[in-house]
Amino acid sequence: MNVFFESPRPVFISTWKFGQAVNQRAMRVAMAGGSLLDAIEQGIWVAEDDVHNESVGRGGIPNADGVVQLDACIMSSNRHRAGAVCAVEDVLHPISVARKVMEETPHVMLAGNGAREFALAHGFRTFDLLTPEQHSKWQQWQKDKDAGQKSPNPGHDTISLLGIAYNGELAGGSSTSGWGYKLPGRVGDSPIIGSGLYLDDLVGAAAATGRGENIMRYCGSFMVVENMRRGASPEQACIQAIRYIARIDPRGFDLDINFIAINKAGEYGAAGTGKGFPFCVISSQLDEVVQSVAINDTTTFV
Ligand code: SD4
Repeated sequence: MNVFFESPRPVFISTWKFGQAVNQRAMRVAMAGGSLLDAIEQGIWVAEDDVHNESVGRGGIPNADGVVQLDACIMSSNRHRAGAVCAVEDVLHPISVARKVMEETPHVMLAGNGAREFALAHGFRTFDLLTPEQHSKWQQWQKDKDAGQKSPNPGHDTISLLGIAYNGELAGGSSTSGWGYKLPGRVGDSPIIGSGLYLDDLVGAAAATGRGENIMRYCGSFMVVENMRRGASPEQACIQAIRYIARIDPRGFDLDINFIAINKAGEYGAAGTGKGFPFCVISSQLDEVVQSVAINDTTTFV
């Protein structure tokens, strides 16, 4: 478990190795006097902008029709506000559209063409998210499918970023292109408050990555926060959620689910099924990629 005796806030934690550059941007924004939401939003821009990141923003793997559809959400402990967009096309920064939904509408989530129209009406420009590389991979995938060949499972990851400010304020965001070659219109856990992201000002924040279908059926991030509310450390809260889900799910530890969490003291932790997963943390004291706890034992349950 990672414990800070003197909180080095602000602290940011994020999913996967590519989260390190995201954390660094978020920290720079915070240090320059930006708000916590600015830090979350602009941190996530780094992954959305990265053309080599196949699971977020531009360069993301398209759906079965060859169209990139993005999911994102953002949440703040300041008045428990949230905004989200799902299956949105043609926008480079869905995290920013999600923030606009939160700040400029009475709604929480906009979907599909409605989300796209909202973005365009709020000054976002259309952007071609499908790179030539992803287009040719998709064409090959289609050919293989038509020939009855099983293609290797395409990748899918999410940037989820959680942060705590000097004053204890919490915020988080998630952004993903989701499951590669998904059915058009498929939405994963990432933009769904309580599934891919959740926070509670009295407790802490949690976020998920992995097979969304196995996270959203359990309101995974909400479960992690509730575990912390009952006294678990962030790491234990992630472990308990995975073990609970694995115990009642027929897929057991093959669920491909992973969580990160942070509490109000700035303590953080993570856990994942299988071999676990890398996550990143940055504070005034460190800037690291850490391997999460791996949960794959079939014998012990919490
Ligand atoms: C989804 N949870 O759309 C996302 C993808 C992901 O690691 O995070 N994969 O299901």
